[in-house]
Amino acid sequence: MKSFEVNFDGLVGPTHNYGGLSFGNVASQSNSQQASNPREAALQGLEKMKALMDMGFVQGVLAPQERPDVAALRSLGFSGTDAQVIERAAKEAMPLLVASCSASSMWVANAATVSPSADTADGRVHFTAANLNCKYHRSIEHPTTSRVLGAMFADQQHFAHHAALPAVAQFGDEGAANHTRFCREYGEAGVEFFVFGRSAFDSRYPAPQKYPARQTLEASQAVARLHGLSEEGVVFAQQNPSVIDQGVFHNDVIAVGNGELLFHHQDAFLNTEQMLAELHGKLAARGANFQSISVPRDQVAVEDAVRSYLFNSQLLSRADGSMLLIVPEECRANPRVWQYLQGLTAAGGPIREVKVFDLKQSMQNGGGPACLRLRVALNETELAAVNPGVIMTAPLYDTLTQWVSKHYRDALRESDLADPQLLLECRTALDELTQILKLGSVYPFQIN
Ligand code: SUG
Repeated sequence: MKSFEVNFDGLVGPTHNYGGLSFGNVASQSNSQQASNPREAALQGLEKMKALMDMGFVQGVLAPQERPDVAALRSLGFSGTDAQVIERAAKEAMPLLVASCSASSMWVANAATVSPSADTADGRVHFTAANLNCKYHRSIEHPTTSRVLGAMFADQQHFAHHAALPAVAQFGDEGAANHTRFCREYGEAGVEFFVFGRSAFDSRYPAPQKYPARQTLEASQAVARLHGLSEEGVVFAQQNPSVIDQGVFHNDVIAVGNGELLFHHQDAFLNTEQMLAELHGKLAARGANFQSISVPRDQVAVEDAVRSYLFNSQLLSRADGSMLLIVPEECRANPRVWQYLQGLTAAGGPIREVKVFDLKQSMQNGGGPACLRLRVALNETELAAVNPGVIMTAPLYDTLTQWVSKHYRDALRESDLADPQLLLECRTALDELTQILKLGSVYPFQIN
């Protein structure tokens, strides 16, 4: 049976703004208070989806969330009509209003961890929504994420959904951003690689000193158990705490993998040799020939990786077996990174081509090509069981670009977030979107 890796990209929501909400994420902190352009952000994302579809990849779309999250503000004690809730929050606690407006659900690599059916004990595709416990503005995503994923992957014969892990930092879970799956073919059993930043229960593991480690070992282990993964099918590895302190807040800022290949920075992990040997051995037992490309620090410093998002790229397998790397424009703007990439594709290794996309609106909040997509490996039968409304087609692309142009503003500043009209605009847009994507009722304003 044929199998695919489907990339479901997060559609940027109408409240995309620069709130400076993510301590430890250099771009989020340094672009705080700038005016954003939600329309341009959404169109940049759609252009990438369309380009991948045109190249022959199966591409999906994941809906944004209702923002401002009035229900979240109510749970923090703001009351009255929806407009009064927003007005009071703006007056008394602007940072909470900003957090409740974040369009951060666009970075769907953090929506969930996904294990394909070939890896799981019950032969279903498993999803665990990420609790995103490290940041308040992200911790409010998972209830709607679960409803949206449930509406996209509804068939219980093929898809199993798990609620987010307990909402405490000890089980901090950031989803697929710290999870990579290696395999020979997408439909064959593979090895799932979980990267954590610290252990919450075992003080022998080192931890970063400056910035938070968002993913714990215990969270990764819990996800592996929930998904029914076997000992032979998993590898746990620790991220190098010193790179977290340099702004690598998720492993997908310093490494990316696909098929039999891991592309990573020399300083990405602790105990790198031992970890590579374990991956090699476990994949060999599955008939796969694991390879890794380590980018040396004297060619690309960690700082260059963080600024350019070289590793927050999409590594895609093409029909001829070679791989394509989708990188953000910032890689071309960095001479060291660009020179490295020229050498990489010329070397005749597995990565043969680099394609560059302008994702500046998302990048300025620390979200590159890899952050914007959730990978779901599916066989033909499973793909046929996915809600067809969320699979990208040329007509859907046209409909979505028109929908964005109709509903999105082209500038958003902090002061605009207090405008009660923004909530109405968002709800009107999202109500229409659920019809376009055939999701049914998934938003708080549709179900309460
Ligand atoms: O969680 N930025 C996101 C970026 C997530 C990137 N995802 C991956 N690497 N997979 C975060 O830090 C910034 C929002 C603001 O400041 O307005 C933010 O949430």
